[in-house]
Amino acid sequence: MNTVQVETKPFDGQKPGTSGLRKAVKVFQQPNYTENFVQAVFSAVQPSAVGSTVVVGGDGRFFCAEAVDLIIKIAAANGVKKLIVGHKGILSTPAVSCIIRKYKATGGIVLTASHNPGGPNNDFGIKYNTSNGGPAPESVTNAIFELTKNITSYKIVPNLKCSIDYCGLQYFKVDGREFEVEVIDSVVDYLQLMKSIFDFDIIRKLIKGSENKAPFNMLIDSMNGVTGPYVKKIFIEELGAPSNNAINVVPLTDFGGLHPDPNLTYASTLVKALQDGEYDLGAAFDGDGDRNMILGKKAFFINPSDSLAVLANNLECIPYFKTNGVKGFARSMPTGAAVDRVAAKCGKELFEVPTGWKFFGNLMDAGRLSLCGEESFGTGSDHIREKDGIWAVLAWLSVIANTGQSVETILINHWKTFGRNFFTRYDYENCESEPCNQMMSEFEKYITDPKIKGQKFIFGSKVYILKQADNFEYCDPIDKSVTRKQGIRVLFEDGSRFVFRLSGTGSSGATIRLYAESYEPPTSNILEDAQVALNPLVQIALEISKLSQFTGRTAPTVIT
Ligand code: VG1
Ligand code: CO
Repeated sequence: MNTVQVETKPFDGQKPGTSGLRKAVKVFQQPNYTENFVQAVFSAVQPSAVGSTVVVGGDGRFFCAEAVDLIIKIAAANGVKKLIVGHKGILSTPAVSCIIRKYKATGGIVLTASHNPGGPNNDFGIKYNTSNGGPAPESVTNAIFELTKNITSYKIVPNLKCSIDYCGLQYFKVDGREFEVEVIDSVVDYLQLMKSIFDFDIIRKLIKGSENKAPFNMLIDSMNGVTGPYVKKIFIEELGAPSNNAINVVPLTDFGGLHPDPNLTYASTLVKALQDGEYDLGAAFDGDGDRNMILGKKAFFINPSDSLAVLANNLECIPYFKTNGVKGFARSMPTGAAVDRVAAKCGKELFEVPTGWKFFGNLMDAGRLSLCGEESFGTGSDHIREKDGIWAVLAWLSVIANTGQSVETILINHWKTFGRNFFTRYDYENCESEPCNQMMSEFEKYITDPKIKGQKFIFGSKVYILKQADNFEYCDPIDKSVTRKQGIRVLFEDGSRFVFRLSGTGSSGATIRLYAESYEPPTSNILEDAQVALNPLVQIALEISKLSQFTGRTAPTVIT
């Protein structure tokens, strides 16, 4: 078989966002669109692409199969020595990270648009991960983008026929060179990693119950995304939960019409099922399996920022951390600062990074970070370099098994010790881009004007005094790279704050995110409804940003 060079022309807008290139399926289906981007990926990682091993897999959404086929043919043409491909193209994002690390691959290509809906009329995505198993840093994604702007041809082996329907090794001769494709079971390596991190026996006992303890009843919703096979294997087969404890466990190309984003709005089936009090814990994941939502009895909601803090405070319940010790903690800037209090108590370093998992990787590689999370339902540790939904549920089950307490009691006790960081996020999805950009730039000008420092903002009986406002900028402590304009922060004297940012994962239009946070000490009303507690702050944010005027929206699409 031989390589063919195909002429092509650049496409606009192939710039990877917060987490890879995400566009409508129809955009990827244009002749040469996907080919161009994949070629740019291999060109950007040259010369390491030649003779390299690359992992390929995705969440099984519509167009995954076609994309895997193209990647195999383009990889072969670009001198890649070996591809490790998930069975039928299925690998969760955390599994890709695990496999890159385990087999010391050069990198990996993840085919997913994560929490965006799938199907012929929805979204697809391609993301490149580097040899540490994490999303490529901006230096690499920028290089890929630059190459897409000037591409004139790509290399492909059009006659290469490779089946990914069965596991095993396949050898090919391409331009006289050996090219190898190994199709692997989607779950085995990941399961082995989880077994090395957690005490499965303790979790098994919790689920089974004993003479004086009722079985622990869970409901796990894979939302027809990639986690189905992992959930079945780990929670049902290995940990012994009854099979009706897991729902939507067959990955579907269109997620069965669901919006596979584990939050209170889109995971409403799970929320409703939990409300009647039959289950002790509910969990849902997104399309590619890196996000998680945890609910307690009667759908008691665990805010992701609190989830991170609770886990940080209970890491001794997990064998992995007992063995490896606990280095620092980290969160993305908009994430609630509950974990900061745990870090202060334990005397650990705490890092505040821009939104997106790629910013945690350097800290982990440098041995300074063990546990981190984002308010967007992302939790994870340095066991891999992606956030990890199933890992988060296993971590919670470990804490529950070791403390003997319910989800709700664990969280309420946490607030009673540390106080509570009230947190909420409002999303205004699919707005027109131009007015949003204008709103952001006018608001930045207004709020960062030195003259308004110290100004009072009043809503009802609440008074907030402006302490500082800026557009968040991050200097990576390890490689000193600087990332600018990561969200407009407005900080008040009493520690309350709100943040505005534009989403970087949408495939069209703009999504505005408003994050609000305030702190109450243990002695005050820690059980108040977060929406009530934060309403004054949210109203002030909406008023001074003129969000309604710019976007025409009077209510958010999703509230977390
Ligand atoms: C969102 C979240 C961010 C997360 C990113 C990728 O980005 O806010 O915290 O890291 O999605 O998650 P944005 O730019 O839309 O706010 V995933 O599960 O979509 O890979
Ligand atoms: Co995801």
